[in-house]
Amino acid sequence: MSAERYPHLKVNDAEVYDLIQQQTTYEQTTLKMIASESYASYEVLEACGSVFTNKYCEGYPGARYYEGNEVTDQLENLARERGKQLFGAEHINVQPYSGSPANQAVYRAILKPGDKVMGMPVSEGGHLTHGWKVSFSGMDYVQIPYGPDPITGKLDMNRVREIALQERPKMIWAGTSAYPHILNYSEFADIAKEIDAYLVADIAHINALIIAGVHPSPVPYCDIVSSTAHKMLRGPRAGFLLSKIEDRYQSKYFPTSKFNLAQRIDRAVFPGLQGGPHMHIIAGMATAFKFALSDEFKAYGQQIVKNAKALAAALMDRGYELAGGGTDTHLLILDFRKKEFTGKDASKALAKCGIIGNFNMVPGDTRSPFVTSGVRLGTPSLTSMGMKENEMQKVADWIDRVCCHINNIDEIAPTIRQEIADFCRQFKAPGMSE
Ligand code: DSN
Repeated sequence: MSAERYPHLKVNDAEVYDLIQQQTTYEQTTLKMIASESYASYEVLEACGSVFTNKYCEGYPGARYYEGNEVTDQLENLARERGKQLFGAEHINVQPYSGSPANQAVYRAILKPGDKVMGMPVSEGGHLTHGWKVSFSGMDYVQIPYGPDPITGKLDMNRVREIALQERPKMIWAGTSAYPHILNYSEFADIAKEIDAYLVADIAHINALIIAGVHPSPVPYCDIVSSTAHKMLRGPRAGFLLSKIEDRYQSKYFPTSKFNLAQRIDRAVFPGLQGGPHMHIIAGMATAFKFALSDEFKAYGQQIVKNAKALAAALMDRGYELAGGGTDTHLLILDFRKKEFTGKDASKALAKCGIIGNFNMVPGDTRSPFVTSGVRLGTPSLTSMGMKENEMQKVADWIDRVCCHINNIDEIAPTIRQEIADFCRQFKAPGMSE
């Protein structure tokens, strides 16, 4: 792209223009390894910057509370049809503003405050909205925790079943933010069925791996599947909910309701939690879904895992320990429990050198969540840039050099930072130009 990309901002708001330039340079010259990030395409960025930002359209296609929605109805229906096709779902709601609001709608659609919810605590690799105590989900509902075995770092489904039978939660989350292995949705479904619990998958982190066929789809097994459209899906910052239409527990939990599961989800999103949907973002989601239906996207999803496995192997060859012993997914968690430095020390040192990850608890961590013993690193962004297994060797070398020099990082950081910037400039990420 050679023409000036932000001509009006450049002339009329130099401050915002300058910050966009700075962020662009940062995204082009660092190894973005936050597991939940990738790069939105030009198409997504253009759709999100379109005139659809101007329109109010509370309601759903064909049933809006404002006039003038003939075009937005078509857009929302397009996004819905593409999303249902992508995941083979009976129903989709594309209006949640992001993943946390989507999950909030799940609670509103099937639970009452005080109900028990089984989910992974954040400290074990779960998400805030899966019942963590500082989130609405842990304040208004009762979290029944389950998590990976502290020795193996893997989920023991027998243990999950024992907890479920003992506590009998009304809903079980199958979803993670920092767990490097494949979830067995079929086993989760058997457990949920034994106790008449709703099963909800949160696939925000791994949706592209499901689309690519590297991970199994939870859609056949779950009542509801929640996701974001950004992260590895490379769409806009938004959420969506897939679900069955009928509620298999309607007569047990909602005997007097005239609404089925899909209708209760829609009502929970609007008017329950949100007002007007963000149609410019739904435009971005529609075009992201179109690309996600392509063979190119499937190859990208497969390469994400190949890269993560190559990086994990390269780091283990260099003597590093990984939580869960490796990865079958898009992320790995360096386990520094035996080191004198913390996860926070390491993630700060890596960032100084241009490797951007985040400090993270590891199973059995004895350090506080404010420093942790782990660093979570993901490969979606590097894969979006076009990197493959060979490049993961170089990335492992840089990570190793940083970790070996944590105590004198300021001396070597400028050199590594420059090497990484030069390296990144050899690749072209989606949506990136000055
Ligand atoms: N904040 C995201 C993550 O990094 O895992 C989840 O929402």
